[in-house]
Amino acid sequence: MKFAFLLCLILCVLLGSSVAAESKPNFMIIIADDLCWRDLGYEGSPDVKTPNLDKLRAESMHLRGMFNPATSCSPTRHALYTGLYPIRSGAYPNHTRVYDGTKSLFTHLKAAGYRVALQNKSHVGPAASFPYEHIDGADDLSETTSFVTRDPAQPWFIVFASNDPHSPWTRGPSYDPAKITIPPYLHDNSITREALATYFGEISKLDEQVGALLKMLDDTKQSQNTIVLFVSEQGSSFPYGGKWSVYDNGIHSSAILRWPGKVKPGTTSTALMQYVDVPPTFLAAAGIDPTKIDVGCPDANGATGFDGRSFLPVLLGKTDTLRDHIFAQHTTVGTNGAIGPYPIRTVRDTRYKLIRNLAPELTYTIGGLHKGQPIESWQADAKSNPSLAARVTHLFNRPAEELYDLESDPFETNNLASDPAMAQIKTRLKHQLDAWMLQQNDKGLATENLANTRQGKSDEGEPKGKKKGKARNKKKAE
Ligand SMILES: [Ca+2]
Repeated sequence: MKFAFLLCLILCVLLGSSVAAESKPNFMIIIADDLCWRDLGYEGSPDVKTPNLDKLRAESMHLRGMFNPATSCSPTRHALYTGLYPIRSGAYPNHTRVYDGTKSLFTHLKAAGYRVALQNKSHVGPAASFPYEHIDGADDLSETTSFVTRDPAQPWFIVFASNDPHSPWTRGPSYDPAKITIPPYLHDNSITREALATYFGEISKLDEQVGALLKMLDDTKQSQNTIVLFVSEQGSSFPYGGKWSVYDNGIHSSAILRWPGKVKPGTTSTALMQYVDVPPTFLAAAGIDPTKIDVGCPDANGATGFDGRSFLPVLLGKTDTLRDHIFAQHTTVGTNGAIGPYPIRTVRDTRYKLIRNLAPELTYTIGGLHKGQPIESWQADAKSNPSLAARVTHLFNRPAEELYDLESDPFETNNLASDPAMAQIKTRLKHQLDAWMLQQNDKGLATENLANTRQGKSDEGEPKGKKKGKARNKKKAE
């Protein structure tokens, strides 16, 4: 009798562990919109209150070396979902789409038996490359709850794409403009203060959404088997807030990943990584070898694998290195209010960044950055403030090369490109950037001039019958 009980116990343990080994994790990506990575409680913001994100960070690994390869909404999202850099996939201007036949994490996980969904903001296309169910709106989680509980035997993947804190800043609690701290990269005047206070309010609104999502996972008893990744996207739309530039306020992302029982809570990684590394990492976490995946879009050498690579070993604490360099591009053609091309490329290691402005003889002018407020108030103040005047001028006209030491100059104000002491570092970074552009089939200004041909069909990413949601997102489409 005792023996039979023991045998049963052993069998139960064995069966139990084999089931556990076979069960695949669920995945939830929470993506903010136009948030600068610095403007979060856990990142050290002196003002912005983000209690839910702070709690999630405490339960997560903080991926402090995470960068994105583009600094406007649409190319950033395509890279995050496809594992491909923007020019290779064809999704490099804003309001863009990937080449026909390109596959995404939605495609790969669906093929592996997952049900896949995207809630709220899409901004990717064509639909065939992103075969998700669309859930409308970001403030009601009833459909989200139905999606995650639909079939307990089937794993799921959902992207929750908030519209916050994208302008216009009309939601969330109010912050007192007189009491907030103006970060050193912004010019302090009353217009900046008013705008920043309302932007901070929308970050707190985003934080409320995150709290609701995590509660929903707890209430449906799915927290334990769900990998949650939060990313801040690509910088705020303030001048030098990061969006539409390749400065760190734009290309550096705040990223935290929670995976109970696998990723040690409260830990930090400094490994350099990019949004393109997320799809191969998730596939590896689901037990799928990402190096065997055909992404449906070859690079310039005919290779059909991801541009990204799995950082699962980093998550599991086995290593803290992944990449030696990260890359990013900005395409101006196709941005709202653009008056012409202003292509930008960059490469960065753990300390130095080289930026190439490929058409420095032109003037960089788009609607969001160079027109309206707050830039007009900065221009007015610059008349009596020479250092501000230099900063404002730099927003419109930049040198061909910029080189920064991020360790001593985190806000990238001291260009070392012509410093002879930096020649070796510059040459090394130039070689890396050249190699990346070749692999991407990136022809620089000629590629930028083709940007319009890559626009116009991304709305096909929205399933039919979702017109209402599309219209609502339209004001925040840029
Ligand atoms: Ca955005």
